[in-house]
Amino acid sequence: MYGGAAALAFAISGVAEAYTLITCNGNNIRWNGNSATMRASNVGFPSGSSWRSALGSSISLVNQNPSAFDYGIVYGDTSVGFNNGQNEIWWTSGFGAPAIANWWMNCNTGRFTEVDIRFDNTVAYTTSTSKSSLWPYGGSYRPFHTTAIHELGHGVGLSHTATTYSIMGQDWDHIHANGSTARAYFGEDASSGAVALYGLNPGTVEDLGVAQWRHTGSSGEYSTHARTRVLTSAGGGVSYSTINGEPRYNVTKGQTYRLEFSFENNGESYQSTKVGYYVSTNDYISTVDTPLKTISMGLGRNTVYTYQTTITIPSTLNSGQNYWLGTIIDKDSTLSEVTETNNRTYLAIRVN
Ligand SMILES: [Ca+2]
Ligand SMILES: [Ca+2]
Ligand SMILES: [Ca+2]
Ligand SMILES: [Ca+2]
Ligand SMILES: [Zn+2]
Repeated sequence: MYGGAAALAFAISGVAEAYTLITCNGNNIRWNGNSATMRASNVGFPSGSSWRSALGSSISLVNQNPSAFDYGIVYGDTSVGFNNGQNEIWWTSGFGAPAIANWWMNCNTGRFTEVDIRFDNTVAYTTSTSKSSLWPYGGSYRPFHTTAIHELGHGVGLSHTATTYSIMGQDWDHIHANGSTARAYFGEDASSGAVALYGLNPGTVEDLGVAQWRHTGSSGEYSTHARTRVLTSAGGGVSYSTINGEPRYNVTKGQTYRLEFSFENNGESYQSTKVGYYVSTNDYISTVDTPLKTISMGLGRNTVYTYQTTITIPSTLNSGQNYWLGTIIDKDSTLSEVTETNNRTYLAIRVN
């Protein structure tokens, strides 16, 4: 048995491929079957608490992945510890990272024998999905869900990702928002890694999504992310103000810009889909917003498709007002997905 750990600290190491797998003796490490049961400490995840609810939600979000793998979750564990034959989740402190996954494995068979996950109880985590509370939207709290999904990703068999937008990179800004709600998710990169390890789910698991975040580089093993952008039609920068932690671009009526979003296929199969672009009077994008343009997009898993399209700011908009440019993937709702909540997002503009 050999132990491993991956802390959410910045480490110095080489650049990885998009999704990297935990390996030992040349074997990818995974569970022997297609499931693992985690046991949550009763102290840190008591009955009726938002922490238990958020942990359950995080497990469910991982289980939306298109591989055959699913987690089970048991609550109320009264005794947790390393290498005790149980996969456990608890809160503690003083291990030098916001959260950490430790694992034990048989390097010859390439199988996990145990995975434990710890969260640092001195970190300002929140279970809220209200974006104004969260670091990526100017709030004061680290989203619990993104960090939990990252650590659970290690327990699937995934290592860190440096080369694409991924929950297995910097987790807290791998997130989806529409309106006031920000929702964590497993994402294309981690999904592809899970499929590489476990194969496809025998049922039909399809999911398209679009995010207002993109890959910008890496810090050690971790991909770094930033918001997608409004650019000039030539691809140059456009001035913006930062409002509540979010960019609001200064645009001119009648002018053409490039609008950038990251499209993901988190599902089993390649999809040909329609993507709509809209202008909205608020940050909640829906099909009742004013359509600007529709494009066709073909999207397979194993690429995060950060894509720019040109749009012209309608001259009917009011100068001096704020608007939101939005996008909807599968705009005609022709694809049944494991979640439709990640299909719409926005970028803020102020019109001159
Ligand atoms: Ca136990
Ligand atoms: Ca344990
Ligand atoms: Ca759909
Ligand atoms: Ca979706
Ligand atoms: Zn990690």
